[in-house]
Amino acid sequence: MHEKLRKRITPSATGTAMPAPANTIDIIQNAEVIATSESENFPLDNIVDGSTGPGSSQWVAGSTGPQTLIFKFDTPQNITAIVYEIEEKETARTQEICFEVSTDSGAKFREILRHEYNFSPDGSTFQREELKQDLPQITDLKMTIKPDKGHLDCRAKLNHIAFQS
Ligand SMILES: [Ca+2]
Repeated sequence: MHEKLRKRITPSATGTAMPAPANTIDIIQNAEVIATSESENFPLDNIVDGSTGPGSSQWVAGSTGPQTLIFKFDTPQNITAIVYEIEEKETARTQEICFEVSTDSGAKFREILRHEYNFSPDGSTFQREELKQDLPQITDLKMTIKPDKGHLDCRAKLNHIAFQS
């Protein structure tokens, strides 16, 4: 006689809400975010929901190709660090990210850094960056995500972003 399998389903740990450092700028309270697209099940809200780390909630672009996110601050912010996380488990791609800032409400932008990262399903699937900066009186911060430098037909993703003052 066969006994019934005793089983229990325990989902693998997903992203957890981590308390943000005290000097983190509250994006929800202090900025408007303008994005070129979002997909229905992976909205922009997921980048500021406190869910971080591998398996955490993420924004996925509504279309393939380069996307731009602009953070328009209600009042100028002094930014000392930019933190972001991106997870890509399905596609091997070479991503390029460019950050630009404005101190005159977006009339002019200047590039502050450009970052390349290689995602591979068998290798790196999770990117976390903490970039120290010295950016006083920022009115707008623009992040341009090119999901693949080689023009592979894929979507930009972003799990988390934070700015520290
Ligand atoms: Ca998230």
